[in-house]
Parts: sequence; C-alpha cells; structure tokens
Amino acid sequence: MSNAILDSALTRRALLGGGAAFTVLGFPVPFARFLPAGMQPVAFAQESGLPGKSGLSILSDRPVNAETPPHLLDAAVTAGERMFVRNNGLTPNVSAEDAANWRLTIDGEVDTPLDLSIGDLRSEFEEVSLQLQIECGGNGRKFMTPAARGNQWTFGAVSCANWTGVRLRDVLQRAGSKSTAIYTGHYGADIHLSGDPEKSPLSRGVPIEKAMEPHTIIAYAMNGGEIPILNGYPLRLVAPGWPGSCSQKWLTRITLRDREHDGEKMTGQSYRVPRYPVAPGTEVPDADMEIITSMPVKSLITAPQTGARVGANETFEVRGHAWAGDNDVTAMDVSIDFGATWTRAELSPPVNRFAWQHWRADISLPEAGYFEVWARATDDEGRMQPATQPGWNPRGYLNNLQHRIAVFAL
Ligand SMILES: Nc1nc2c(c(=O)[nH]1)N[C@H]1C(S)=C(S)[C@@H](COP(=O)(O)O)O[C@H]1N2
Ligand SMILES: [Mo]
Repeated sequence: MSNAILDSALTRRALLGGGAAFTVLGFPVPFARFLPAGMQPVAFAQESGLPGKSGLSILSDRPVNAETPPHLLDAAVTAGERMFVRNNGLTPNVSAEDAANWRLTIDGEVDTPLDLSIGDLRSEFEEVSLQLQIECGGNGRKFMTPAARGNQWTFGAVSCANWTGVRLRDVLQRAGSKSTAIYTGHYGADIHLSGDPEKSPLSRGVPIEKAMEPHTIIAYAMNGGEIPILNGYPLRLVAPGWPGSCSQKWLTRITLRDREHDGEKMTGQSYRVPRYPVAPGTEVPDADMEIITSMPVKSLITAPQTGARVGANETFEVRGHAWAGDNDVTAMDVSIDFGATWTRAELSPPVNRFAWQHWRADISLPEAGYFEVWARATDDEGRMQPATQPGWNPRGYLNNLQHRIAVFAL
C-alpha cells in the first residue's frame, strides 16, 4: 500500500511530485501530472473542501476533523457526505487496487492467526447490515467549562449509517479465541502526523465482551456502497454505542490480548474520565481515570434549523434523533419555555439495537417573539440529558447536554 496521503493541497503536491499513484475517490487520474499545483479536483470541490463531504464545518485540516451541522443530519440514515470526520493522523491514500489487495490480520491470543482479504471476509462469513451509531467521545466538548483541550466539537460528531460487513465475533471464533483473550487491540493504515511509519496515530481496543457483541462488525460497505475514504475505506471496525475511537478506520489488524490494550490513546487521560466526580478544573491523576465504555443518552434536533422563522400560533414539526450508547431511549420531551414545562414527543424504536431512534412533535409558539426549542432524551435506566454540562472531566468527554435551537415567531 502506498504511504501517500491526501489531506492537504500541499501534501498532495508533494505526493504528485513523488510520483505515487494519485486517485480521486478511488479512481486513478491518468492526467494527474497536468493538474495545476494547488488546484483541487472538482470532485473534491465541495463546500467543505473535503473529498466526498458536503456542508461539514472544518475544525482542523491536519489532521482532518469536521463536524456536521445538526440540520444536515436530518435523514434517518446518515449519508456519506454528511458523516463527520475525526482523524488522529493522516488519511491514507487507498486506490481500488490497494483495496483489492487489502489484508486484515487477526493474531495474539488465538489458536490460529488469520490473514484475510476483503474477498475472504465477504465469502467466508455471514454478512450483516445494521444501522449503527458512532459518536466521538469528545462530542459536546465545546460546552465544557472550564474549557477542555481537544477538538471543540459542538453537536455534530455523530452519525448513524447502514454498515455492511461481518461480525467480529465470527472472525474471532474462526481464529479460535483463547480463554486468555480479554481485550482487543486495533490497528489501521493511517499515518502518524510526524510521518514516522513506526508510530500509530491511534490504536485502541475493547474488552472481549464488546468484541463478541453481535453488533460489533468489520464493515466493508456503507449505505450499500463503498465506505467514504475519510471514514475508513475499504475496511473499518464499527463498535457502536462506545466512543467512536473504538471503531478503527482503515483496519489492518486486530490482536487479542491477555491484558488491557496499551496502544496510542488507550492510556493516560485519553478516552478516560475520573472514577469519581470532580470539581470543574480539577487535575486528576492518571491512576484515578477509567476507560469510557458506553456513551450517554443524547439527542439532536435536526429540524427546523436553528434560527428558523415560524408564524405565531402556527403548528410546525420539530424532529430529530436520540440514542443512548448500550441502552435504548425510552422517552423524548421538548420544551419551548427554557425547560419550565415539557411536552412528550413521539419516539420510534430503533430499527436494530445501536441504531439511533427518531422522534417528532407538533408544536406552536403562543405569540410573536424569540423562543428556544430544547430537546431532552431519557434512557431505559431513567437517566436524562442535563440542561447544562454533566460531570466535568479533564478532557471534556461525554458532554450530553440538551440540544437547543433558536426559533423566531413572527
Ligand atoms: N485508524 C483510525 N481509526 C479511527 C480514528 C483514527 O484517527 N484513525 N479516529 C477514531 C475516532 S476518535 C472517531 S470519533 C471515529 C470517527 O469516525 P468517522 O471519522 O468515520 O466519523 O473514528 C475512529 N477511528
Ligand atoms: Mo473520537
């Protein structure tokens, strides 16, 4: 596989100069040598400037981090162009040929290590298609006070696409998972920001129980087509309901371990929260931090778009999605009076476990003026989204505060 990257015009030029194969959305570019330096292929020329993406807000471009404005997440199933991007390193440049030659290694605490092509995965294991939600552990970080360092995600680091692939469990059973296997370690083909091939930008893992959960899948397709390059083409893990970092993109290796994984961003303060509540701003020793598992209950208002104008006393629909990590959402409420009173919304069950759920309500605003619509989800253990930040933690994870939109009644 080529070590090329496509993250910026600058690196792309370097790549053209280096003579490496340059592709656009998986296609070779026969006249690549004539493409003026600094000119992006028009196929990439979306609003966001990211290949295959449209309408996303870019938080950073090296590494690429981009979130989706909530109103662009209105569809029941998230389209590739609307799927947020969270990269810790540089996107690998993967051609169709690279994908055809892709290998996935399964090793570590197994009886028989496996070396599989995507064709092997397709032909030797049962195929499953599931709608699975992926949310970055840092979604909502922007609303933590005092501020936590890291990408300042607001609400849009979440997606729910239809993923097709095979159960990780089936592949691990084929390899013969040993009784000593208690944790996984995941590796991908992305490149460390330093360019050092010895370093990995991200290598996380999950307890063996999560790996064996039938909704944890090795996906080779999304929404019936190729996985977008920025979201892991041609192969990724999807470990739904847990921090997105557990869902390794550009997946090349899963190793079974007899202890917790210690890869990049598994240790220290990464993807960890204090074992006990701390006052905002507290420094917490590493030893007192625990690894995040399930994401908390949360919801989004995807229509109307914030800032909408409606007629006073005119009925309009408010709708969106809600999800709760390993749990189900059991109630959804909306408020038009800053949370003083709440009205129950209609809520649909998930199409499968770990799919986000859809909700809707008909509301009207009693007179002309400025209003906010607030939305609040409750999970099957009675946990509810808070109006402001929940427990502060040093890295600003798990902020599931309520989503609010502005609505002007005329
Ligand atoms: N190989 C690799 N996989 C990765 C990452 C990464 O940087 N490299 N980022 C992780 C993080 S932190 C998140 S939140 C999700 C985001 O998935 P998406 O970019 O497809 O939306 O991918 C995860 N998988
Ligand atoms: Mo993430």
